[in-house]
Amino acid sequence: MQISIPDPKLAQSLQKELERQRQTLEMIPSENFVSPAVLNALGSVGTNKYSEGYPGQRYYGGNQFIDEIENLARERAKKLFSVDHVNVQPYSGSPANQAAIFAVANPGETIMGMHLFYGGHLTHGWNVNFSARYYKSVQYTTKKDGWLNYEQIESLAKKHRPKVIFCGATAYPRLYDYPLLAKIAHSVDAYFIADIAHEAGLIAAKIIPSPVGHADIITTTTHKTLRGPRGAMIMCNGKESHPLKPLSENENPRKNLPTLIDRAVFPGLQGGPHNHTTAAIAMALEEALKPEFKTYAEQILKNAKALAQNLIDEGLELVTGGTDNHLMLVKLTNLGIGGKQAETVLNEVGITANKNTIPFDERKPYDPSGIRLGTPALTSRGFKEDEMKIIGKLIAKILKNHESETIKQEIKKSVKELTGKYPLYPELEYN
Ligand code: DSN
Repeated sequence: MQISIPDPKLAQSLQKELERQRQTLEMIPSENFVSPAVLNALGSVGTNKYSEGYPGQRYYGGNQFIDEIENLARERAKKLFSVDHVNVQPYSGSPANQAAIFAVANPGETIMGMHLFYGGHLTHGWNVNFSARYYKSVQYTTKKDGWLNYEQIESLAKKHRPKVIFCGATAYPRLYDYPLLAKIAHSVDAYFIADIAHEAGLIAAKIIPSPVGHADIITTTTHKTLRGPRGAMIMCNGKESHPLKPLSENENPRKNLPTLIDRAVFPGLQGGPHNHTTAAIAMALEEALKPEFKTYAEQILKNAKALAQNLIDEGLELVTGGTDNHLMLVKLTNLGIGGKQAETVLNEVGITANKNTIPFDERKPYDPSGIRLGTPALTSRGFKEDEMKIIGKLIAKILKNHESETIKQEIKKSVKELTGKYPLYPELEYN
């Protein structure tokens, strides 16, 4: 399909980005390739409309069809994740977390989350983020071996009695013990928020455990393993009611989370929802409800296991020794290369990954000791275990021989061959 962009500079940049996506191995675990249907819904007329409020309760006229779109997204998300209530309006993951905190904690109260340098997210209480500037932040870490330290989480919770305990991370290759985290949070009367942004697609496909029934609130982005547009959702259980009416003093907040969340998103933090994004979320959720999505999610896991095993066989060290999800963290400490250089060298040969801190990192975050790799995007292109073995070898070879121009050229050629086998948006062209 030719997309007409009558602005040569912009058209060229878009075409170059498309070619970059086509010709490189996309291994950043938080990235993915949406279907042409999601892409079309995202480029739709929904962007033209203001719709502050919620379906049936808008502050602007002319929203009858936007209501239909938002209801489609909400109902599909409820079905997919088996929850009572979903807000599909957060602009992205960070605003979703901000809204989730804002819904249940007052500024100055304590929130607890995983430390950024151990795999956690900025919005779970990192010191320069709103979550630590407007709230008192307590951060937990992993154990030396990179696994979550539930004893530490429990003792910090008992000591600080936070209002909110987050779980979820950007660089944690293992699963979470949701029942235990819920038990810890509820023992100190904290709200348990599970941020499943990374694993949402795997949870939707029911191939890893879900926090539903354990977490009070669940936040997620829609563009990672869920393979939707850049956006987010907040989910919870409880009775849906008129979100624009504030709770009265005698209403129990725990029993009214849908209202608190909706009010935190709008009018608490945001104005008009991005209706083109909502349309694309509805499309992606429809895809995720199909049996093919389960097969896709299963393949993400198989690919991650195959890649991790191959990297280990090639002598590389992985944090926690492997993976249970879609991502892994390679420890570079013994390879004589830092994270910044590793990211650059991989990029030069056409492998897109990102540098990452590892637990107890002795280097600085801008040039840490790890590289984070994931399989969702490559799996969307059709790559399977056999290709993961080849890619594992290529990554190990370039990291071990990062100074060799000959090896770089050789790997560049292999990457080109591999990406050529799995065309991406073959019909698309910007001009
Ligand atoms: N920036 C995302 C990631 O790369 O994991 C998290 O928000």
